[in-house]
Order: sequence, then structure tokens, then C-alpha cells
Amino acid sequence: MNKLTSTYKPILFLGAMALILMASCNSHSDKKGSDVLPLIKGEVVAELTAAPFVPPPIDAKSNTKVVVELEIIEQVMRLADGVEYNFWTFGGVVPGKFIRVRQGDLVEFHLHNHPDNMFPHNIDLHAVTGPGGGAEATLIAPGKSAQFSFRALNEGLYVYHCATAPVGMHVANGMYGLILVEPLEGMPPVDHEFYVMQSEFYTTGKFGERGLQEFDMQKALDERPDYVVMNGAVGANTGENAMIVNVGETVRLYLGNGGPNLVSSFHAIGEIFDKVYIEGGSLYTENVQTTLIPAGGSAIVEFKCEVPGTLHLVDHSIFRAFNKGAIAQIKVVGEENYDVFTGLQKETVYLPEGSAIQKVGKERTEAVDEAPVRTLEERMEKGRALYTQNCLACHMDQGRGVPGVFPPLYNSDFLQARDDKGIGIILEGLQGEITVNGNTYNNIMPAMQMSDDNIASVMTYIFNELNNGGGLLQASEVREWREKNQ
Ligand code: HEC
Ligand SMILES: [Cu+2]
Repeated sequence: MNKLTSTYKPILFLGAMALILMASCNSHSDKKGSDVLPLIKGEVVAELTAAPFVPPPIDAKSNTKVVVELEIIEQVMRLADGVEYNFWTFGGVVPGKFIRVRQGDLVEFHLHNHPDNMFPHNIDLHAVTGPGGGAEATLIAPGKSAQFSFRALNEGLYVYHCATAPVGMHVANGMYGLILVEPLEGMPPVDHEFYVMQSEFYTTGKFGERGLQEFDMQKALDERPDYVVMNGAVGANTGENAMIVNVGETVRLYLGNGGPNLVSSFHAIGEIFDKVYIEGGSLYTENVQTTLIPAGGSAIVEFKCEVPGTLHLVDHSIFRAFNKGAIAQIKVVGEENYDVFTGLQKETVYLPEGSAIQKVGKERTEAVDEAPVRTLEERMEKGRALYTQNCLACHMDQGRGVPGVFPPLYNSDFLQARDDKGIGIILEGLQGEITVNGNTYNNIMPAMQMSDDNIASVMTYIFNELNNGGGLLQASEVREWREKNQ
């Protein structure tokens, strides 16, 4: 990808020759420092698309005038299941609609601020050479339209965003998208192109808190978002809405990061990027695992899907992915290719000779007869922390478990049916086949070296918070169990 001035050197030369031959004076080329720009032939109206889709390239041989019509709409939409947010949008979607033009094209931009909106807005396109990227020219109140034109001088993938004060707030509310300026001859062909843009939301409520959420300025200032998402909402492109490709096909992703604050460590779990156009520019590198996408920046990645399965597109600042929503999925469907990937070939027990169930945690330190009596509130509070420290790594948040590996503790019929209230499981560990809520597990839980008092607290927490029928366990009960069974 080249800057226009070098690509068009021959044209410049011919243009200069023509001028000399015609011995006439062109007012444009007279101006100091101005280049002769490619001729514009005809006019097209740009096709814009909502993520994850990308418009087709413009079908014209030479540079043309491209008319872009973009409407700003403020509207309440889904941020996560049961969670809504008043988004400010370019085109009624977050991220904003994808715009595709070619280097040298003349873009005639029409920005409309819908009359039902509350706020003034504008647009700063990073693809524009000119003051504010168009921001000054397009600042408009609701019920107004603004028009300006620019030459797409540089190739690349560019972010656009609203730049109306307070800028951070307009961006935080969803006002960003991507504009691709591709070479006149187009990008090299691939089987699929998709549009994925990461961004954060700063909500008054915590992640998952239901209802209509407001923008929280303090969280934005502290760069402490509760939501980090791909394509504008948690699960926008996962499950039923995942992108779908076939085994053997090539994929190009146009990636953006709207921010407003965070830098993305973009990664595809289960793939290697064959090519990455760094920061959406001309330079590409090959064989990349994770690529940085700055806030207000982009990247183009390409890969071939050799085996079937689901690829997870994540921000590898990984709590953002698994706890704040930064995941999108590509489903690769087709025949297995065991030469590339076999899947699990076999699973065997690994217990070297003489080893028994492992013990986890510090040695018992408390005096044997220490058995404090605590209230339900005290046990719940201690139990919550103990659960996070000792159990969450396997049994997961809210005792969800991991299918086939770690059984759920949430509403566990297996636990509820035991008359030791789970005390024996913690003290001695558990192995062999068990059935929990209809699913079988055959794994090993290590014995946990916890004090009687702590076992009473964590089990009280599990019985109450994780829906196992409630109850209050005391340390003395755990001690009794130990004295009888150990
Ligand atoms: C290293 C992973 C690991 C940790 C840590 C762990 N468990 Fe387990 N747990 C397991 C596995 C694996 C099983 C299933 C064992 C089997 O298949 O027989 C299990 C089974 C159980 C069961 C019975 C099955 C069910 O779903 O009701 C209970 C109760 C339980 N664990 C409680 C706990 C508690 C409480 C803690 C924290 C104090 C804890 N576990 C920590 C791995 C773990
Ligand atoms: Cu705005």
C-alpha cells in the first residue's frame, strides 16, 4: 500500500507533459505543493454494512465520486442479556456502518443528525487529510445535515468516530466505526471478509446488572469498564450469531478498536494469523499469534481455516474476554483434518506408583479443639472469599462447573443427597465416576487442607448462595466428622 503521491508519479509526469504540450495553465497545478490528482469518473452511492459484514469493493475501473450517507441515531439497544444502554450510533448500529472506498476516490460525505436525537454530533474520519478529519465541517444539531468532500489520499483501514465535546463520552456511547481505503485494484481475493470492532462500556451497574444502564463518567476516567465487547454487545457474534466459514477457506478480518481507553491484544484462539497488516497500514508481517490494536486504531488479519471447530476472537487481556464480554466466534464447518489436528487421542489416569490423592493447601494449623461458633452472615462472608480462593478455579463462578470435567456445585443433587454435607469430599478428596444433575464425571478432586472453621464457612456459602437448600454449618460438626472418620 502506497501513499498516493508515489503511486501516481507516472500520472503526475504525464500530466506535466500534457500541460507543457498544451502550453496552457491549469489553476490547480499552479498552486504551490499541490499534486495532480487522478481523474474522477462517474458517481456511486456507497453500500454500507453493519458488523460483522463488509461491503463489496466498488465496481468501477477508475476513481469515482463515492457518495456516503450516514445517519446518526441515538437509541436504546441490548448491551447484554437483560441489560440495555442508550447507544449513540452511526447508522443505528454499534460499531457504526462499515464504509469502503478506494485510494484516489473523491468521497462526498453526507452526515445526518436524526431529529429525534438529543445531542449535537459530528464525524472525524482518520482517513481524511484535513482539519479534524471532517469534525469541524460536520458539527450539527439534531434535525440537521452536513456535507463535505475529501480525497482518499492514503490507503489503509481507518477508524472514524464522533469528536463532539465531551469527546470521550460520545465515543464511550458507541460512536465509532471503520472506513477501508483499499487500492484501486482491490485487496487480494479471499473467501470471506468480516468486520469486528472492540470497545468498552462504562455502566453505572456492574457487569450483568439488569435494566437500562447509564454512562458512568467516573469509571470512564478511571479506565475501569464493566463491559469490553466485540461488535457492540456481549455475544453480538457468538452462538447463533457466530460468523460461519468452511474448512479450507481463507478469511480476512478488518479489525478496529473504538476504545475509548483500552488497547486490545487481539487473538484468535485456535488459529495463527498468516498475515497481519500492522495497525491497518501498508506493512504486513506473517505468522502472528496476538496483535495489538490501539484505541482509535485498526489491524487487518488473514488466515486459512484448516480444521473444523469454533475459533474464539478475544482480547487476550483475558479477563476482558471471559468476564467482560470481549469474545466473538467464527464457526469453521467441514471435514476433520486429522493430519493437522487429532483432538483428544486418549485420556489415562496419571498416578505415579505410591501416590495417592493430592492434598492442596497449607497444613492444618489451628488447635484441634478450636471450633468457633459463627452467625450465618459471618460464615457467608468468609465462605464467599474461601470459595474464590479454593474452589473457583475448578468449579467456576457461581459453581457452574466445566462440562465433562468439573461438576457443578450450583443446585447439585449429588451434594444434597450426601449426609456428610460435603465435609468428607473436602477433607478426603473425591475420585471415581459420579453423577451430578444427570451428567457423569470421572475425575479427581484433591483433598483440601482447610481448617474446620473454614470448611464450615465454605459449605455454608455453597448451601445458601449456590442453591443447595440453605443451612448453617458450624466448625464443631466438621470436627465431629473428622473424629469419627479419620
Ligand atoms: C483442582 C480442582 C478442584 C478444586 C480446587 C475443587 N474441586 Fe471439588 N471437585 C473436583 C472434581 C474433579 C470433582 C469430581 C470428582 C469425581 O469425578 O469423582 C469435584 C467434586 C466436588 C463435589 C461433589 C460433586 C458436586 O458437584 O456436588 C463437591 C461438593 C465439591 N467438589 C466441592 C468442592 C469445594 C467446596 C471446593 C473448594 C473448597 C472444591 N470442590 C475444590 C475438582 C475440584
Ligand atoms: Cu456524537
